[in-house]
Amino acid sequence: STISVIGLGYIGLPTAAAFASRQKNVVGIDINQHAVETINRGAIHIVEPELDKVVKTAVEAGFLRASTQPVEADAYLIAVPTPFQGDHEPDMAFVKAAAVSIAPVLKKGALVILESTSPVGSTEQMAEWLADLRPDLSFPQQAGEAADINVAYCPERVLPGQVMVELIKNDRVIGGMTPVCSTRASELYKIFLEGECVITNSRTAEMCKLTENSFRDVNIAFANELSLICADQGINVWELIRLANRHPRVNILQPGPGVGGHCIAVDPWFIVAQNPQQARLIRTAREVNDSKPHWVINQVKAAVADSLAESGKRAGELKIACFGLAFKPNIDDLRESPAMEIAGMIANWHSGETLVVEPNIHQLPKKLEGHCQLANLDDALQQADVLVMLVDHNEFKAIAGEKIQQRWVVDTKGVWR
Ligand code: SAJ
Repeated sequence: STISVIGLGYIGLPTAAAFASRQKNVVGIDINQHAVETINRGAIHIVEPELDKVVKTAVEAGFLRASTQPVEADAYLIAVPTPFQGDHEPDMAFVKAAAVSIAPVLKKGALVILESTSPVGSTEQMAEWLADLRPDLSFPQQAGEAADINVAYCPERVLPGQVMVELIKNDRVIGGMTPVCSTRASELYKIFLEGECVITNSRTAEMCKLTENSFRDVNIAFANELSLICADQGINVWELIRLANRHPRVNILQPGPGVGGHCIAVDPWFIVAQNPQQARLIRTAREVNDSKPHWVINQVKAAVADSLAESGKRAGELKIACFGLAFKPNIDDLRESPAMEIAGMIANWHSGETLVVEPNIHQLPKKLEGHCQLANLDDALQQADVLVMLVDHNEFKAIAGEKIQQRWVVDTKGVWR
């Protein structure tokens, strides 16, 4: 039997590789020709620990191949991006394109699983698109348990950087359109899953994925709001949180420069878009986290003013060093990174030199090229008048206290205190 994974990105490729590593015949489909060629060579086009080895072994053993053309399969897993557009409205165009692409090759008895983070009702919508294109087949919305095609929503919940472990160990929510759909989807995931399959319906499963990331966003917003309040009150927010977390029922997350990545900063908007009246806290949390970079910039401006006043330098002579660009520690992923946004804003505003230290990359992203300079850690520490800590990479946490003394510091992660 054949499993086909549509979308070979951060979720689809690890999932395809996990099935293939259990000796299942897997065909991955992607519109990106470069990704397809790379995978067929046994290499990978994204960065994720351990993934390269698993893909290489699976491709060499003949269990995994990639293609730009849809194929006939017994099970389809759709793992394409669902970004937002305009005023934070979910954009389902890639899911629709995936459904349209598999419709012609869909055969009686196939299972179609949507994995992409999606608004409530998307799985039913996808089944409608398929039914419209294939009137010769029956779908769960009309035929229930007797349908020719089974359809389910099974969200991923893996943490970038630990995907190969979490993919296998985490419990999995399975939202079939009928109980038979759920059973079939569970059986499929059990091929590689060590965690449990927990069965529900598709709408609850869709909401569950959105809820998990909104929970984290709201809790980070709480920490970020505290950081603003504490700055005003002259209180060290990290000490405060450490102390409050000694309470047996309090567990506050960490403030930072803002919330990045392509999940936590996006998914809560899907709830807000569908429930604008009710989702007041969720919307506000998004706004609190999105506004944090602007607050950091004001802190930097104040530190620069203090540094100029103290040193008597002109603004053009002053050097600012930004520590970190990635969206979280110890990875090279710059997508939707608040640190990137802040470094860009500093460079645009500052008339002197802006240095950037990011040990996980070798070249500045296009957006920053010509505006900043990629510097090594020691040079930046020696040269800069103002230090801006943006990402708590291990390399930065290890910097000795005396190296940052007598400098103006804006520390968004509380590592240099
Ligand atoms: N962050 C803070 N303070 C914290 C924790 C995180 O500011 O205390 C920031 C990070 O620096 C980063 C952002 O939040 O900018 C998101 O990082 P993250 O590590 O919380 O999450 P992601 O985006 O890497 O992955 C999340 C995970 N969701 C949850 O933990 C609920 C992951 O399990 C999901 O699979 C993933 O989203 C996804 O694909 O939806």
